Amino acid sequence: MKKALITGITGQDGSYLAELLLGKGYEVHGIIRRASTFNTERIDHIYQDPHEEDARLLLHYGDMTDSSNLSRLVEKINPDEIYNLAAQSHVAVSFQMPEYTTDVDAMGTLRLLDAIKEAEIKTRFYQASTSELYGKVKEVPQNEDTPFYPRSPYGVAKLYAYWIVKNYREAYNLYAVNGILFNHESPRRGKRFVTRKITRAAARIAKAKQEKLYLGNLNAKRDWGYAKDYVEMMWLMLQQDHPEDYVIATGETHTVREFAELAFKHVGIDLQWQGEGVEEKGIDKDTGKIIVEVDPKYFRPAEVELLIGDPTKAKEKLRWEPEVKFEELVKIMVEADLKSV
Ligand code: NDP
Ligand code: GDR
Repeated sequence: MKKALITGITGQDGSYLAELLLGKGYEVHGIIRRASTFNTERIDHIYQDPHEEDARLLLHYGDMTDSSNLSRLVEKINPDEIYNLAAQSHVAVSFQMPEYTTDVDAMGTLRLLDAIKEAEIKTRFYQASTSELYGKVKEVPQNEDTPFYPRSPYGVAKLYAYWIVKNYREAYNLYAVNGILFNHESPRRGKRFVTRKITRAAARIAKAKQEKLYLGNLNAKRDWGYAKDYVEMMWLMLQQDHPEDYVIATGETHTVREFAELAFKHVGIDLQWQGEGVEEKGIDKDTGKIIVEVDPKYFRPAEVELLIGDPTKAKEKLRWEPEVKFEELVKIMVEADLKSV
């Protein structure tokens, strides 16, 4: 039986990946953080009592800032594959907590790679790299050869992680890869990322549980895909003959405004936009009520304006074909939020 270790198993991607690997017959180990309240909501449905002999989901306390803990776990578990998904993953928060973000996202990756090297084990390593590496670059679409220009402490930390993965691959012959994934969303997306914030608000406003939605930059453009599709590519990247980096994206881009428009349409609200910049408002065409307002509090000190990925390499070598595109994604997320309101 193959063994995998997932850091960030309690996150959006970690939970989908754990499901996928359990389905493939893996023994799945996950690192979780101690918290004063339960933080395993996304994996509760696959939880197995470790006392049962055939339990294949095993959770361990740990943290990306604790190298002795990481080394011990890597050595004890001796996994065939490690998926490094743990991160302080919120770009805006990284401006508030730049040092912590760097410790977890950059140094944490180094700690894990070094644990593998020192343990001298033959494990394959996946790094959750990101389209935030491209940042300000105006070249579109962005592929594996597009130069990087990160725009946030998060992006800069992930840039270090990207290069240290490459360096350990070249220096120590590790099977270590960067998946440069563009934004991917789902009903399990954290509620403070823009897509989920919008779909949740649309559902709540439709059911009279909320009055208004406050957003930041409506003009930002993102290449949004479906998280469940993307985790399969993580696994595939570790099943190749040679370790290589891949871009995973849909190849389509849309503004935050378009996302909001579509989400509200699904709940029967036709938005009409009026004004510009901080004065811009999304108004319900039927009732004339203001539904969306801009709050500059959500603007970032430096913004990534345009992301659109070119997944040609993944299409050719991994047979990547995104199944869920923009409209379907918005629908899946709004419907899930309507159900949960
Ligand atoms: P989430 O924010 O949903 O999950 C992050 C996970 O990391 C959680 O399990 C969290 O634990 C854990 N974590 C945070 N800090 C630490 C720490 N100090 N030590 C141990 N674990 C920690 O992220 P996603 O699932 O969306 O993303 C997964 C990875 O992919 C991240 O590295 C992200 O940066 C990257 N990425 C994401 C993309 C996306 O669009 N979703 C695109 C490209 C890259 P807890 O639950 O306790 O908070
Ligand atoms: P991003 O995702 O920064 O791309 O990082 P997020 O959903 O936070 O922002 C996307 C764009 O929307 C704009 N925006 C808002 N964002 C948030 N969170 N809240 C708002 O109210 C709001 N209004 C407008 C943002 O300015 C931005 O332009 C995500 C994370 O998952 C990273 O970990 C990952 O690496 C990248 O995607 C790829």
